[in-house]
This record gives sequence, C-alpha cells and structure tokens, in this order.
Amino acid sequence: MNDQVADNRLVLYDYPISYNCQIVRLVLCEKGVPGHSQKVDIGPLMEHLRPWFMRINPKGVVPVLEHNGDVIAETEDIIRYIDGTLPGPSLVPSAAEDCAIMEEWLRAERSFPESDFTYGLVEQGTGKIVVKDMERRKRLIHSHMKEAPDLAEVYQQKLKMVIDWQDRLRDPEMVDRLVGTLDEMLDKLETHIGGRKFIAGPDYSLADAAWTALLGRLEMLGFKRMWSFGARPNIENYYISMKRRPSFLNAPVYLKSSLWLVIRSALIAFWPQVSIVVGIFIAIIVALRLL
Ligand SMILES: N[C@@H](CCC(=O)N[C@@H](CS)C(=O)NCC(=O)O)C(=O)O
Repeated sequence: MNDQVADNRLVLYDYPISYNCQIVRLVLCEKGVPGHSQKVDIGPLMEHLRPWFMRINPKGVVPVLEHNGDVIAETEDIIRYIDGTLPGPSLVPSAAEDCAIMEEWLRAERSFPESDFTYGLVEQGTGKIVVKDMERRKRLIHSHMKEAPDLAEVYQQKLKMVIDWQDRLRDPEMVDRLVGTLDEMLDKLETHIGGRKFIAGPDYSLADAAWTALLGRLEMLGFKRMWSFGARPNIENYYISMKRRPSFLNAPVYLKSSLWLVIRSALIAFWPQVSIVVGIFIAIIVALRLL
C-alpha cells in the first residue's frame, strides 16, 4: 500500500512487519485501493497498548481499518469488508464451488497460530527476550490502566490475553508441534496447488493473499526449506508466481525482520535509559580529555 496516497476515508492502523497487516495490505494492493497507513508500533514501543489505540480496538492488536467512520478489526473481517465494499476486482470467486475452496483454505490459514509460532521461535533463538517482552507488556498494561481508569475492563481482558499467550509460550513442545502442523498443511497445499495458478478458481482470491503472507512469514523465519530445492515443487512454483505479482512488492511482504525498525522503536521506548548511558559515556570522554 502506498502510504503517500493520503485518502482520509480509508486508514489502516498498520505495522510494517506485522503478519496480519501484510495480508490486509496485499488485499488492498490487489484491489488497487489507495489508503493511508497509520503506523502503530507493536515493537518495543508498544503503542498498541496505549489508551488512544485501545479505544479504537479494545483487543489492542493491529490491523484495524477505518473507513468512512466504520471501524473494522480482525483481519478476516477486514479483508472481506475491503473486498465487498471497495472498488477493484472481486477477490471472492463467483462460482460456488470455487468459493467453497477459497473458504476452506482461508480457514486453514486462519487456524494457524502464527504469533505463537513466531514468538516461540524468537524465544528459542534468543533466550529471555520474549519473557522480558511479556513482562513489560504486563507492566505497561497496569500503568495505562491507571492513566485511563475508564478502560479498566478492556485492559483486564488484554492482561488475560497476554497471560494466556505467555502460558502457551512456556510449553517447550509448542514450536515442534506447530512445525508438524505446518508439514501437514503444506502437504495438502502441495497436492492441491499442482496444475493450478491460484488456490481457488481462475483468479487471485483472498486465500492467495493469506497463503502468500504465510509462505512469506515462513521464509522470514528460515523455513523456506519446507518447499524449496524440490521439497514441495508445486508450492515453490506457486510462491514464485505470487512473489512476481506487483502486490508482493508494493504491500510490501517482508522476508527479513527489519532490524532498523526494532532498534528505532527500542531507542524511543527506552530513551531515558539510553540518554543516561550516552550521558555517562560523554562524561567519561570529557573527563579523560581533561586529565
Ligand atoms: N485475531 C487478530 C489477531 C491480530 C494480531 O495478532 N495482530 C498482531 C500483529 S500480526 C498484534 O497486533 N500483536 C500485538 C500484541 O498482540 O500485543 C486478527 O486476525 O486480526
């Protein structure tokens, strides 16, 4: 989505590397709908937990779409809304049989707990970063709750979501189990996509946007081997053709985590600590020069 094209009627509360935001952006690009992307930093800055955003989406997650005063949350509801309401090619097949296929594949992608998988992998790779991240979320929720007592109930719900998420991430088998689930899902896709250009019917559909984002996320997480080098050649061909579509580049779908995005967010989030460290560093340099 071109965030330079400001159209006041369509605002996507968005974060560049968010998986679900990428699905919405792919759909907007395929429809050819210009909109304005308003960044909500879900990185270390955690803007999505701030009262102004919790008032827009009490679940405290992106994406959220605002269109002509309507506020739509939940990725699946957003993409169906965009397809049904906005101009551009229809991304739901017209034939009932193809439509049923699209629904089945969209359901399969939606049932995969992408955030558990991503955070579980990050935790395996980094040790304690996710644990600290979850503890910080809880602290921020408590402090925002004091700032905005009218949102106490909303924040209590969010706190419960974070605690449940943390419990799921504590399960040491979770990531392995999800790799097994992915294996089964990709086996099915490999059989289904052979000889087809798109997942459902003769044209690009909402299922293609969802699966393109899932394959992109798997590539980002280092799981491209699940289909590349002949492992699942039909998926490989399908993914290559999805990557060649302008929407892939324009959305854009991220294939690498943006280190700069995370560093920038961390610098802003932790600026008091950062400025103390920089201050001490400057004081040491000055003292050394004076000696
Ligand atoms: N059920 C929601 C899930 C959205 C979601 O998990 N969004 C992630 C980014 S992809 C998020 O905002 N995470 C921040 C958090 O949970 O604290 C949907 O389908 O839109």
